[in-house]
Amino acid sequence: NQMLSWQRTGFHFQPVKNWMNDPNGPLYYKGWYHFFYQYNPEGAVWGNIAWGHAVSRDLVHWTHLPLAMVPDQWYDINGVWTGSATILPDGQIVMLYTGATNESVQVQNLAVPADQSDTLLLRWKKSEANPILVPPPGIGDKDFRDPTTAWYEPSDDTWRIVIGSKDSSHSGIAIVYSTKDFINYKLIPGILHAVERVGMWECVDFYPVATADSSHANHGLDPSARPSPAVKHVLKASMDDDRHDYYAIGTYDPAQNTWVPDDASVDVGIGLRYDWGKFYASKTFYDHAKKRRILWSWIGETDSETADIAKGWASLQGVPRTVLLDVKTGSNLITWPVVEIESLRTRPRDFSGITVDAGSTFKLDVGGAAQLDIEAEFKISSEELEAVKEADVSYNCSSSGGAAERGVLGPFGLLVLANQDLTEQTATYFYVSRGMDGGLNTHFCQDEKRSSKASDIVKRIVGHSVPVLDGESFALRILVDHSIVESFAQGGRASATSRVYPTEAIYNNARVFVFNNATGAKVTAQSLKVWHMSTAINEIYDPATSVM
Ligand code: DQQ
Repeated sequence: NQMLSWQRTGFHFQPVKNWMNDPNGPLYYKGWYHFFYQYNPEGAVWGNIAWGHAVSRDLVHWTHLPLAMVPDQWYDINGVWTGSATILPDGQIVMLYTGATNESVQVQNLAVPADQSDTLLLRWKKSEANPILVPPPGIGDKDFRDPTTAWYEPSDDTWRIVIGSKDSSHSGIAIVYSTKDFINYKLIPGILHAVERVGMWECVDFYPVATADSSHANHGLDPSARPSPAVKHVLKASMDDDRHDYYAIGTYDPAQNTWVPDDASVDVGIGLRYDWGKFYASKTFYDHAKKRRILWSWIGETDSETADIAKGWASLQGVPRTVLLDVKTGSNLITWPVVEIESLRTRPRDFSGITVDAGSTFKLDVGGAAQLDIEAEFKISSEELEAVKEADVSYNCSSSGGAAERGVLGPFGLLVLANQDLTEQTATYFYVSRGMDGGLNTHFCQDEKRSSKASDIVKRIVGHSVPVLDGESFALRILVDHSIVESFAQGGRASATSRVYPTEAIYNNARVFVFNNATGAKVTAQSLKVWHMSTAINEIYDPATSVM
């Protein structure tokens, strides 16, 4: 459908057509990043789930490969669901995934590459031993899915994995199994962690991060890094109840089989999210070539199923992000687009130094603005910050009036995918207020309310408070790509992703503005850089002509 093709993206991963959801089994192998994903080969809605597969040298340009696995066994005939890869010390790749059986029971299965000398890992062999795990006593047949990457436990020379579930009282839970051969498993007594009332935990992820005590705090860690003062563990779960990805940072104790959050008030499912917008079923992997941990995430649609069927496809993957513990705060992660994405930057424009008065907008003259990368750092004078009295103490992005509601010190930021008269716009902004304790409290929000003139679209205001430390400016990074806006505040301390469906602000008619709707301050962009983003040309694998 030509009319809707403008919604396709220039530099986000998406299959050529049809439905996609969760990222699966991401890994790096002999020069290639492999990406697998939940895919419906037959249509633009969820169903018939198989594993799509693509490879890339740089996480930017992709070659679409044939399906890696399809539902063809009794133990996965209702879907080859989500799973994770483990690379063993001898280089062997092990894939664990959930199968929905002929009776729709959720079981875990093992697959390995049919030929590991094929660096494209085109063919996969499902184990004769499948299913290798069935729901244990007390766990529902439909509440047992999405095995993690395994890590090595030296005390008993086993590999361990986590599987997410819920218990009979609607607590989200993470249970741990040990194995020596990936065929036979033992349930470790107790549970790794539980949080009351939050419901089923999908797509659990569990991985080490380096703390400020570590000599390599700017690196990702191998899944088997041992807990220590230099190594904390992140537990993440996708809440089936509210469809958001929550994480917490804490301490893993392998001997006790427990993980305890640093701060119980920001536990998994009630505290921090990777992203405050549309972002779900994410999964990380360790890129040993570049010593970094990389996060993939399913970014669904917020238009109607009818619209998805009409356009013949649904869903994107977010730009892969590196993940680090924020050593400045110690209490949150930093997620940031992989550096390779910057290779698409072109036609740089520098607007540094512009000042935007209270209540005004400023158009950034960059021409068509449908594919952009924007980095902005705003400064507000200390006198003006001082002027913020006790107003707006209980500001909340979602329940606020959004970009149009004026406060003393906000909102200010950018309007992207905007038309000329601003009747279509997606606003990404800060709103600074003064908290009960007298300190400044900064919110980072994204307002989708005027993102499209089309009907039958979910439009929200998303966002959250974000720490702004002494001496820091208000920093934004925004990736704009036709129907997705991915925004980052304070270098990745918080992020917000929106799907948007402008009807006028498309291709060369898309504009970008700086805006300042505060009543009490002008804001100066001490740094403001805008790049157009080139389209990443992807390929479709053809065995006849392939030289890969
Ligand atoms: N998607 C998969 C499941 C997982 C869910 C099925 C999360 O394995 O729990 O497509 O989006």
